[in-house]
Amino acid sequence: METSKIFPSVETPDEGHQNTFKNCDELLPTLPQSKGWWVDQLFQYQGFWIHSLGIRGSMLINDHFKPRPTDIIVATSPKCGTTWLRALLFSIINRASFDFNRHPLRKANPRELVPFFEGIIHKDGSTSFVDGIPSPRLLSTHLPYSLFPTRMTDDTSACRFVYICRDPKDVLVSKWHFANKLRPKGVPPLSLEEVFDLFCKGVSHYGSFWDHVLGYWKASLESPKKVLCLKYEDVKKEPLGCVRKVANFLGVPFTPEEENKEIVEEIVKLCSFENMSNQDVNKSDTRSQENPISNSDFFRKGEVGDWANHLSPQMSEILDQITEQKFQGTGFSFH
Ligand code: PAP
Repeated sequence: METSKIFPSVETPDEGHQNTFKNCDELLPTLPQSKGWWVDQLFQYQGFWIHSLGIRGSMLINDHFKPRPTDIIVATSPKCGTTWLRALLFSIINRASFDFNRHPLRKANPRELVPFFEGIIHKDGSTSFVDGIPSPRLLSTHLPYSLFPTRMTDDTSACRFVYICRDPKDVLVSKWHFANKLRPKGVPPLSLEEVFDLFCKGVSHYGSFWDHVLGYWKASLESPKKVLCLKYEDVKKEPLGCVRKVANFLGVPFTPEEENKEIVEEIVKLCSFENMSNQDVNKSDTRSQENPISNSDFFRKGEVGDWANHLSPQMSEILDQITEQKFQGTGFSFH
């Protein structure tokens, strides 16, 4: 399968979408606002700080998205391993379709292969694009679990969510670097102290990191067949086991034949930071007027524990305290 065949062409916008756009435009000025890290404003929407396009995307999903039982949603709070998980899921699901030496991930960034749900739901003002993606659809989101419609989250719906989270100390450092890359020219960089303060208060894209994790974690306990939670650190430590776990969860376990052919190993190698960050498509600066984010911006260090090179002992202690307090009694921890 070629990349061009994965995405269909877009049809005419429909009226229903215009109503949702209007409702969103009317809602935004009524919401609490705060400054963003790289966009101008964040709005507090249903308990989470989100930028206007994310809110509109969420409203469009709620109003118009037609889920299929085969849908797979790659869910993350930003900077927790979205690029990696997109690549892993794409290669797990499509493993029979491609030769690993001429794989689409060698020519395209995972963002092109697993589209951004709340972004493309309103591509040209209609759902025809997302409706036209062949099953099983793989879509990536940063939206908190509670913002999805019940027709996607209740037990009668078969669509599945694979979530990945990461030690918030590394998330903060990764997000800080990313934000400073994206800030428009002439706008001074954000200091670490500034972003630390915002992050601790939950004023960060897609809201409080801890509440985001808890939403998906609780859903995974209540509906283990619907939501799978992974940790970046675990995938780093045991990538083979994690890839098998994801395949089992998605109902496409590796066969003995595939194990003999070392397909799991191939997937892990293909999606590794070392391999992906060295592909031309991910090394080049793909920034443009319309898209200020370059593929290369998604590959920095790809390590566990880089926070120790940036955060003061006091900052790390405060983040650990918040983490402990927020996750106390939930069964979730990063240890
Ligand atoms: P997003 O949520 O904005 O899409 P996301 O891909 O989650 O971004 O975050 C990028 C982080 O994942 C970077 O982490 P760092 O800043 O600590 O280095 C990036 O390096 C890391 N990353 C990207 N691809 C991989 C990969 N294949 N394996 C491991 N880490 C990766």
